[in-house]
Amino acid sequence: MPKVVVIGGGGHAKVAISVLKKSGFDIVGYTDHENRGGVLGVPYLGTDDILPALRNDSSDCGIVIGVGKVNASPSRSELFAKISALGFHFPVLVSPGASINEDIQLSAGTVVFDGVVVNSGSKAGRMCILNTNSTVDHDCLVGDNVHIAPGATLSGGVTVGDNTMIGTGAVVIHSVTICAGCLVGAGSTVVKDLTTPGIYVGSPARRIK
Ligand code: JB3
Repeated sequence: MPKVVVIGGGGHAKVAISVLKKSGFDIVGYTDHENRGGVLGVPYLGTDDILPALRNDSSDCGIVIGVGKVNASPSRSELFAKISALGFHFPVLVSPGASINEDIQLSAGTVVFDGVVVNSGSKAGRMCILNTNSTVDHDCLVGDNVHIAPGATLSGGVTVGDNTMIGTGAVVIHSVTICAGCLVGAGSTVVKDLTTPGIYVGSPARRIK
């Protein structure tokens, strides 16, 4: 069984832990700024300060970043860079309950939760969260550290830039490009390119900040 440590012990980590268990990983424990006790039976190991020693003792151990995000911040990518520099690898985690079709590329640290559909010809970069029941339809190009929230839909040929978040249940119509650093609010509908970083809400989605 491949060994992993989960970073963070909050809500996102819980979902990742359940998917890791279903996917046959051996979860050594989790790190957090604070001891949250056992999380779904996974023990607390300490803060991220334990990672260098862990890397020395267990060079085959992978990392799953269980710290999520609900904004367009690059902080998860910064965490990825910091932990990568210690020499850890970041497995791609795909729930057995997701449907991944042909000619798909998913990069290091990306997690794909239950009920997700990724259709043929799509690519997602590093550290993406394809959250529960979201859809990435054919030929989409998703950057690094993008969160597609539960139930959100990217139609065919959509491009999403780094660090962007597509909110719960939002819809992006076919062939639209959304630049890096956008937050698309829950339930919004994006019908044209978003070319300026910011917060977009409504149907059709308009920039509010
Ligand atoms: O929208 C959905 C379905 N999920 C959200 C997810 C994507 O993002 C969820 O609702 C949350 O809003 C958010 O989940 P997350 O990040 O798990 O949030 P929270 O429950 O607040 O837990 C974050 C945990 O990570 C806290 O216990 C923090 O102390 C810990 N943490 C933050 N930064 C860290 C670090 N832990 C470590 N080891 N290292 C860090 O740098």
